[in-house]
Amino acid sequence: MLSEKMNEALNVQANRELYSSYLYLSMSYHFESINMKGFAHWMRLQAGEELVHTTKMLDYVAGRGGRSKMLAVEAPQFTWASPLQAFQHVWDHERVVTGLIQTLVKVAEDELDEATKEFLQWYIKEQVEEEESSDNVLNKVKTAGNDKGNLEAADRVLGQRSFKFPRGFEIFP
Ligand code: OFO
Repeated sequence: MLSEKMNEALNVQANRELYSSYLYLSMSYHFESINMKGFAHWMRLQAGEELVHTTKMLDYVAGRGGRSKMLAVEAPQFTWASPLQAFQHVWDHERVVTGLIQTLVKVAEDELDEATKEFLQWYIKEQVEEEESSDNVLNKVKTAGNDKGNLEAADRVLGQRSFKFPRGFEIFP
């Protein structure tokens, strides 16, 4: 059984994961609107991953006898001045999320909740991957600079990203 404090902290983090999904979806439609379909595709899959992070956390709360609560989701930024600004935003955002997960682990430690601490290891590993992939993508966009042809090439590369929803989390077919 989760403590009340742990339950609430997990619900708040699930809300931040959902916000991440909302943010990346906003970026996806932003790129769609400026006809950068590859970047839009990359962001859309990123939004999908964040939905998995959200549901996985809410499922855990429910499975431990807690109560999963849907909190209001903040409206994300709507537009970005350049692809570089958007991908820099992704990288900065992922580092913030890593900090939030680390704080959550501390709450689990304070609550003497070993099971939640172990559960959060999945998110710790996931953040290592997310930081690495957003750093790679940011470097690609940085290298492309302001050159239209280079940006179109980067757009094509990112358009090849694939992502398969894990079993049980197939939100999109
Ligand atoms: Fe949920 O990992 Fe990104 O934010």
